[in-house]
Amino acid sequence: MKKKGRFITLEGIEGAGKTTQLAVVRHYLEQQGINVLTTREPGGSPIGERIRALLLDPTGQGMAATTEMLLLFAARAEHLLHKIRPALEQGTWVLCDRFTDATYAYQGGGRGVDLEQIAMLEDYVQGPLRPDLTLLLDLPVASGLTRAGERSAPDRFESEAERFFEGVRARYLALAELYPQRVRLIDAGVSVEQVSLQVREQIAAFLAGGGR
Ligand code: T5A
Repeated sequence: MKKKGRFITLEGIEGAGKTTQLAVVRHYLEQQGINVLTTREPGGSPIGERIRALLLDPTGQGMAATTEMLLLFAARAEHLLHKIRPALEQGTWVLCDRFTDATYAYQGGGRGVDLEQIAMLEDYVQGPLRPDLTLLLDLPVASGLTRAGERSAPDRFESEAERFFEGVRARYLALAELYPQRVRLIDAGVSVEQVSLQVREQIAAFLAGGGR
């Protein structure tokens, strides 16, 4: 694949504000004259959205961790084939609400799936494709769950205990330490305006650093 666009992802626990900040990033990039496609995982393609419904269905409690992980990568394969790769090849920038870091965090950090198994599937499904920049919106678990709870009824993941999300958050923070160039940490425990300011700063630094 000849990749001309850039691939930016937003990550964080439930209620971190990814959806809110995705609009901020999109607006900022469009102001610079960049063509942007926004999308999300799980989902982003017709079959991927059907898999998403299965994954989030609160009646699906007890799904095996392996099933969950394979469904996530199956949805990702569809997403890459039908949406992400074609856009990047055309020079469109792809802005994605969650990607494979979420699998490391939720399935690895939350469910305890072996990280090497995740890495194996990552290579198999994505080849060498990785995000160019990841904004990790970090905040205490209790605050994120409160925000998510005020917004809508809990889905299958949001029904997990707080301990699960502590594992998710810890794995996200470990990824930020492992890949400090790519994964940029944002303090998401402050007001929307303050988070947006940090997000715009990171995008500006990415563009200035040759991201374009
Ligand atoms: N999943 C996903 C995996 O387990 N493995 C994977 O590989 C992948 C890709 C997807 C679920 O799938 C799991 C993780 C998830 O559980 P989702 O809908 O994409 O679900 O993710 P959620 O985290 O559930 O999305 P949320 O909408 O809950 O969180 P957001 O997008 O981070 O937050 P947002 O912007 O919608 O904001 C939530 C609420 O908080 C307010 C907003 O107005 C909104 O009401 N808010 C703030 N309030 C105060 N201060 C701020 N700074 C605020 N920012 C936002």
